[in-house]
Amino acid sequence: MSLHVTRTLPEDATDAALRADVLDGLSTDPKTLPPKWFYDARGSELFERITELDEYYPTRAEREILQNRSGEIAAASGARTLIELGSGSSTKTRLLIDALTSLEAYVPVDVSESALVQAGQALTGERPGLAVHALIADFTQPMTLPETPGPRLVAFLGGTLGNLLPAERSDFLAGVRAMLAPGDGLLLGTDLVKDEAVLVRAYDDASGVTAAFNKNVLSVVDRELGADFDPDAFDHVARWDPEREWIEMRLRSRTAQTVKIPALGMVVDFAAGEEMRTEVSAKFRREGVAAELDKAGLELTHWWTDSEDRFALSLSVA
Ligand code: AVJ
Repeated sequence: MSLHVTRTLPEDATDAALRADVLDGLSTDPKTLPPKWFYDARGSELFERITELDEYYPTRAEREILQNRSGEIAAASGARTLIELGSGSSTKTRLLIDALTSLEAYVPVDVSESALVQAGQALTGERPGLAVHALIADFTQPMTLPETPGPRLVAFLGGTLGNLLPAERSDFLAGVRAMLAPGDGLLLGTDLVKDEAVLVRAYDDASGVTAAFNKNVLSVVDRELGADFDPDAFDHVARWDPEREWIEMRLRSRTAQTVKIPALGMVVDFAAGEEMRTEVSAKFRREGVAAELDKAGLELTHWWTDSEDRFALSLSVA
């Protein structure tokens, strides 16, 4: 196996993007912060703990599908190149890589260099002949892919599509379509609409791990931008929006308070009880997924769910 790492993001891109997002998000009413800023080292660790909680079913449900169906997925795609967007620690992807017997190249794409190197090294020795081209890139932005053999399969797992707002989602899917040639495929993980109580529990667990994960975004802004958010001055909120069929995570200010963000020259007031949105996690139905794919020029060909119909993996072709 050979491992190449390509950085397409400038070293300071993350910092510039965080500044822009905090400036925008805290100047609007209602206030928002995008979920991508949860994932510093502590946030990534908290997310790993979330995936092990009894209440948080999506990771286990998706793994069950991959365990049972990766043979079918591999046969349907026949991919020689696998591109994984937002690959993170890539643990579930191993099931897919092991099944893709004709695979020649694996292209994990993530903003986290450490996650990419770890994922690349985990494959060392196990698949001689597999070329790993890790890309340090923001998967919501256009990127230049290495020249690798087709057919290509793009994998976007974990239900992360649900973190994008509807307009961002259609831009993202159009961008994926633009990476594909006719016959190439997209393997997409989507969490499904289900009983409200089950959904709310998954985002508001009894042991408070998700609450700590949510509040961690404030610690990130404190550390990176010198802000003085007190995470304990906010309460974790998880709400189901039945019209838009998404879970919203928010942070509710316990009291009237003022927060300083020196790096932005900003002073932000919160009213007592004011809620700031930190994440949208949309839940899907088959017809909706098919329609969004179709609009992007992708045709849904396969739909696999876990034994309890909680989560779906879909395969679509360009
Ligand atoms: C990693 C985006 C799939 O939306 O379920 C977990 C993140 N947020 N608990 C999700 C998350 C709160 C997760 N994704």
